[in-house]
Amino acid sequence: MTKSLMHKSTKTQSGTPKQNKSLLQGRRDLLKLAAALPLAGGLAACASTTAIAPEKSATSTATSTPKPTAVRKPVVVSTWEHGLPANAAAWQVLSQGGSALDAVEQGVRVPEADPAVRTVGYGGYPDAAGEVTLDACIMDHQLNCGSVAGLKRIKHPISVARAVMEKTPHVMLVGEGALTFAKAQGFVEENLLTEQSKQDWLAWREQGKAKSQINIENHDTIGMLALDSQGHLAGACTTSGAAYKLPGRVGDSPLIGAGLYVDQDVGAATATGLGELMIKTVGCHLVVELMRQGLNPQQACQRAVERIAAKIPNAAEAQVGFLALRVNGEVGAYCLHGGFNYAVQDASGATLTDAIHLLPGVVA
Ligand code: SD4
Repeated sequence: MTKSLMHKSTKTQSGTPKQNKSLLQGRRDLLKLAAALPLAGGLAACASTTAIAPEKSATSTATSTPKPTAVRKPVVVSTWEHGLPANAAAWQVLSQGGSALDAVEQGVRVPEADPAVRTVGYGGYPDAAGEVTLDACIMDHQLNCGSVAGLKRIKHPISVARAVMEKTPHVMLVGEGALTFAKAQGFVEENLLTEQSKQDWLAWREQGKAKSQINIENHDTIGMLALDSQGHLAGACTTSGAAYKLPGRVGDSPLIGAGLYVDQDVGAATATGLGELMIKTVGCHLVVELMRQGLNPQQACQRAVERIAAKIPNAAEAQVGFLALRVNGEVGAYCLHGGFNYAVQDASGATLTDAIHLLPGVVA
């Protein structure tokens, strides 16, 4: 059940130089700039960044080391601004000694139910056929995990994913099978296409747009990571996926390792942006393994973004962002283009922070 939203005072701190905002005014400029950038070499990291040894094929000019973050628990972190009310719901669980697993489930149910959040759950952008199809996964500190993909007409895919984890011997259910399972578990079918989403889809169809894209208008998946007072980690990720995607398309968000990964020995990571890029690099597993090798959360996220930028042609046409939480409570994030932010909640309150980015410019 979703608990009341009572998050504490919110302060916003920016990790991105203000002047970057004037460099790019929109997606068109962004794409022009991207085309002019030599992706596999010569990328200069933006804003202050870290002194990690570069990827073989990437040439980040990283120079400074990030400030160490205070060790803390419990703590919850989420992607994007809608992470603030989601974290607040998770905090209700964590602050009362509840588990990280319960916290992340309760937390992400908030944007799943909010029609104003157009990229998660109810009210999310539909696929090219006008159907809202949802992807979600959840993972605990013992590598237990559950996932659903292409789930229709169920408002809370994260809770179905948890049921897959707890009540079946499987990790992932898709499409009709996932819906049949959800109904058998007592989840109620309902229409998820709001009038607003329907009108937007009709307008998109009218314009005859040929392909779905992740851009500044539609890249707002929620990924949430929590560390509870027992010291246990858990994570959840839920989305309606790429707007107007081909029916049947599955992104990174329900894929363990791509959109979410949790390893109690090390930490957890989640992702947002064009899922195909995270799938190709198994991005969140990569971030966790980089932390295992000794990088801090921000350095690990940076390295994963650099990997994507260096190895995937035209990656700069999309956005990707990673968010990581180390088992000691340390938080880090990094993204390809400016404009990705993340919410953190702990006993000291709630913050929203702009992630440091690799390419110049901010997509507002
Ligand atoms: C996907 N990663 O389906 C998701 C979409 C998203 O922020 O927007 N993430 O590719």
